[in-house]
Amino acid sequence: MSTQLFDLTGKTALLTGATHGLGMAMAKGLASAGAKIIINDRMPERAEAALEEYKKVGIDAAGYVFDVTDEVAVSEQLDRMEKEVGPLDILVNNAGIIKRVPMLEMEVSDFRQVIDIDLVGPFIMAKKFASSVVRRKATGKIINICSMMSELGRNSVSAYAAAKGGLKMLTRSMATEWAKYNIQTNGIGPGYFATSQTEPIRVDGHPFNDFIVNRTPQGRWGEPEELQGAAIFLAAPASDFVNGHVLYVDGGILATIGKPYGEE
Ligand code: NAP
Ligand code: GCO
Repeated sequence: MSTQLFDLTGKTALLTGATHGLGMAMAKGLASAGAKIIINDRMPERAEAALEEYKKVGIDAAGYVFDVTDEVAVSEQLDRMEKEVGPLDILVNNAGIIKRVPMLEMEVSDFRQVIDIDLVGPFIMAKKFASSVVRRKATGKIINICSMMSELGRNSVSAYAAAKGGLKMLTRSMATEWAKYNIQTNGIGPGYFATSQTEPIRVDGHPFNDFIVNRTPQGRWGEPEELQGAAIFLAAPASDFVNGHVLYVDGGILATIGKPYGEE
């Protein structure tokens, strides 16, 4: 009984932006539970390179090139996937960017781009995915990748926090409107993880690196593979009655106000 609860055999999962980082780690996790993996990137060469990486670990993934903010391309490419690979069962809205600029210095165009990719993109993807699930009278799992910034602000990441805060509420809206179609929509809220996105603020000796290690009760950055359990759970039958929930995987950050520097 228990193994079936986390079994993804026969399921097809699309993870946006999963050519590296958290998306690739979650894709490998879903594959280990039996899912067929489809990834995307905006650049053909990056998608191709990623498929080679997946192949090295025995995952025969499929790759499609499109920008999650391009509604026409999303519609065309997801229709192609359905014909070439099969109907989608799981959507992980992982693609995202961040721009670390104080608001007084931030261009409106930069603010808009973050909102477009991190919030409008997941809407475009999920609407197309859900339309197919409803048409096929099938079932579906949507996992939106949120953030600590879905709950907390910090200097210089206003657009990202606005997008990720909105993504938390979009997750709840999708759960509200689509639960009746047997679609469960949830979020994963990673804490601070070691990827290329956080590289600029993670280098040894960088004040933010020391801040995060001190601010995280487990005293370290997360490793991308540590999101695999949450992704499998929210993609699997084990979460069939979980809807609108954001599962934070943050080493305890949201549990605490923090401790004075130097205190154990
Ligand atoms: P990353 O290394 O920067 O990867 C982001 C991925 O998204 C890249 O593959 C990127 O591909 C893709 N992407 C960006 N814009 C896209 C678009 N318009 N269309 C399609 N793909 C696009 O970031 P990460 O650290 O793995 O983070 C992945 C997700 O987790 C993001 O949503 C991020 O906000 C979130 N997150 C990260 C952390 C962390 O600590 N790392 C914590 C919480 C949440 P190209 O640029 O090559 O197109
Ligand atoms: C930052 C970081 C964070 C992480 C993540 C935390 O500059 O504060 O990039 O935003 O990416 O979102 O959960």
